[in-house]
Amino acid sequence: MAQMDDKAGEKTGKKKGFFGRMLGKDDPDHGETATAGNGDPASAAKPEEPEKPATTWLERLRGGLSKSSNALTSGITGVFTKRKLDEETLQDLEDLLIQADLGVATATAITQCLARERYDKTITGEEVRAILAAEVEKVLAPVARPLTIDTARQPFVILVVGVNGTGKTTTIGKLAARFRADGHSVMLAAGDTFRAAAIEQLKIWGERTGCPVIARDQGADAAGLAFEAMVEAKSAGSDILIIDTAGRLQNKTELMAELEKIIRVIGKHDESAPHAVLLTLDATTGQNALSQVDVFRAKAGVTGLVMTKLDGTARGGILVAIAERTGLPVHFIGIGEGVDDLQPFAAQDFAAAIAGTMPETELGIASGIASGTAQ
Ligand SMILES: Nc1nc2c(ncn2[C@@H]2O[C@H](COP(=O)(O)OP(=O)(O)OP(=O)(O)O)[C@@H](O)[C@H]2O)c(=O)[nH]1
Ligand SMILES: [Mg+2]
Repeated sequence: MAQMDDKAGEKTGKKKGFFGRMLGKDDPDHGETATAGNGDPASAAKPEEPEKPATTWLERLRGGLSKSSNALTSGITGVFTKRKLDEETLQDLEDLLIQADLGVATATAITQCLARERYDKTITGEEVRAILAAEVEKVLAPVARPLTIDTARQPFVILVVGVNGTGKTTTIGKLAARFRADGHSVMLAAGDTFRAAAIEQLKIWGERTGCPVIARDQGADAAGLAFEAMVEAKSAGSDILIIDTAGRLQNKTELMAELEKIIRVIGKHDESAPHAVLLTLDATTGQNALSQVDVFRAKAGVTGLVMTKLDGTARGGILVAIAERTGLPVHFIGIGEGVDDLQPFAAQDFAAAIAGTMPETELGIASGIASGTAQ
């Protein structure tokens, strides 16, 4: 039997202990507490975090991407020690960009742009970074697309898939907070029935964000749970149903087949569902992310990407290679474990942060989630 778990409090002590262990921190709430003012329903029940300095998203994005950005900018400074742009410098720059995971096509485009405009002329590292930012933005702009919630679908079903530990469950919690803040009613489904801890983890997010969680016992059939969640969300009149899934490596055929089954079963209840299939990608994995996109796209019909853990890597450039190669929408990026560390993906901000330049305007954040009825 499925259970609806929307009550906060009862098992809080036990659950906090789990979160503490999961995050490897003594303070069970560390990193998970919503900051005030972001509209997150969890924030109401949480004390303020006075020690956390008030920073804009852009500042935090720069901070999060600093490892990727530093690797690139110090490399560029090292390459551009000469006064004039010559063959050797261009080759060194191309190698550097490829090593930063930006992808061969983008690396070539940047060096060609430089060769065309500045060959045999003097150029500074700063000018190179400006060209880098402009070229990266060109690649990213077409994929920086918001996740559109079609309000004609009730519930609008979002399936979250990905390799183990890429940030699926955390992203679901962060998204739930966002959708709730936007006034949507949200139900969560603990479709990772492999591990008891995974079910518990989603329930905690449910409590924090005020969303009911449909769960079964460990070992239950995930497709059956997904179907039951569809029924529950329909009868509860939820606007959005987000279904968690167990992590799986893209080369495990039987696990990918299980994912296909989950999707088939969801479609039996509503043939238009799932309405969005989000693939979470861990930025720290580098090039393997490309193969994850290919396989999950083929097997699970991925409609959009969320790149997590950009704060923990010098390899954030992989997002550029993925954009360039797959053209799939990138809806959100994650730069931390906290509920407000997931933000809509904005090409100009990301390009400026990774190239270490200032964007022309210190942009506000794009709203990121659009609501409306699809044509
Ligand atoms: N630094 C950082 N950590 C993150 C981010 N997103 C998720 N994490 C952490 O990554 C770890 C794994 O996240 P989960 O959400 O459990 O990942 P998952 O994909 O659900 O994992 P499985 O269910 O085991 O496949 C947790 O410790 C998260 O707090 C992020 O953007 N930055
Ligand atoms: Mg999980």
